[in-house]
Amino acid sequence: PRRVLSGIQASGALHLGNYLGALKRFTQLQDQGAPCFLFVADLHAITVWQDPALLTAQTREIAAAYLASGLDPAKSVIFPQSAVRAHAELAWVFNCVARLGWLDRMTQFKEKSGKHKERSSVGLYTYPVLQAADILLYKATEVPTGEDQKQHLELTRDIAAKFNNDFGVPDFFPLPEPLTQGPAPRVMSLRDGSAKMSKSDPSDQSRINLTDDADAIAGKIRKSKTDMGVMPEVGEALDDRPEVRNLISIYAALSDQSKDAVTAEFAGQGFGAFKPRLADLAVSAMAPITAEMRRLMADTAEIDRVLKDGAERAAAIADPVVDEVKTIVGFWRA
Ligand code: AQP
Repeated sequence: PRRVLSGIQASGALHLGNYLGALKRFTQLQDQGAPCFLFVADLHAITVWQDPALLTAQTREIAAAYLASGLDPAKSVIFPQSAVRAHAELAWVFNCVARLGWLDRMTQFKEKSGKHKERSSVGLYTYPVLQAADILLYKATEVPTGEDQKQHLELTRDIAAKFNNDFGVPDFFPLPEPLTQGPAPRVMSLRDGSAKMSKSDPSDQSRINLTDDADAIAGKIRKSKTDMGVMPEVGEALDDRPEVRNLISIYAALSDQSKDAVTAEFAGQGFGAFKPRLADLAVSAMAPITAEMRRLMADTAEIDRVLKDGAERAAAIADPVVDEVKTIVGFWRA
């Protein structure tokens, strides 16, 4: 049976990349009838320092973003990762299955640790191992993520295959498929078409935050980087115009059209004509989500109910799997 699983880190403000690459995609999958398990990745969040006074609120905020984007807790299971103990338990076993050489190749660790590798947490290094546990606990068949997570998904498949092989349990963990072809699998920075839009970019102008108001969104799009040309013709190669390609992709994803349709509509026009239309579109897509997030955050009782119920439903699936793993590994069982 189909089972979709994904998560978003509880590490602060969400942006348009998270919305188009993750939230909007999850909603589409739910609406196709796929059972979705969506968690708030608080265990992952603390791989870099999180102020304990803020972490709970950030967790609720991600839950609010799930709900505000159209995820329905009657259909999808929405829960905090740390509330289901099995995630941490299986991650430990997988730490002993994964090889150092595999993790040494992970580019996200290299990017996030930068020049300060010695001072990075050990958790940041083993982050993809925890991610493998998140996915395999639910024996997920599909994992929708942005393209930035593709390498981690391959590692998950390697861990599943090695576990099945080492312990002689063929097919115990199915090999999950990455789903990276969403409305916009890789939204780029508004300031640099070669960098992904990211919450850790020091420039706030580089991204549209889910909490930005209409003026902020319009301003950021107006000032977004383009080039000396005009809007391209259909079929024109955009490899050396990454910023223009990015804006067209965003427009297409927000309006549920193909990039060719958007290109045809604006071909030959100046950016002065295109940018205000993109700004209007972004504002009208984001405003209802932002408003609903604000409503949910004003009284957190509803969010807390959803998270508690989700944690119970998730544990009902995950706990028996981790129990089986303990037996397979040979741990003493009562
Ligand atoms: N620019 C993006 N385009 C498309 N999808 C994206 N995602 C992130 N950035 C883009 C997807 O959003 C989901 C949640 O990601 P996360 O919780 O792992 O956050 P992240 O990847 O850490 O987000 P950032 O902004 O990229 O944070 P930093 O700057 O810390 O690296 C995932 O499905 C991700 O693919």
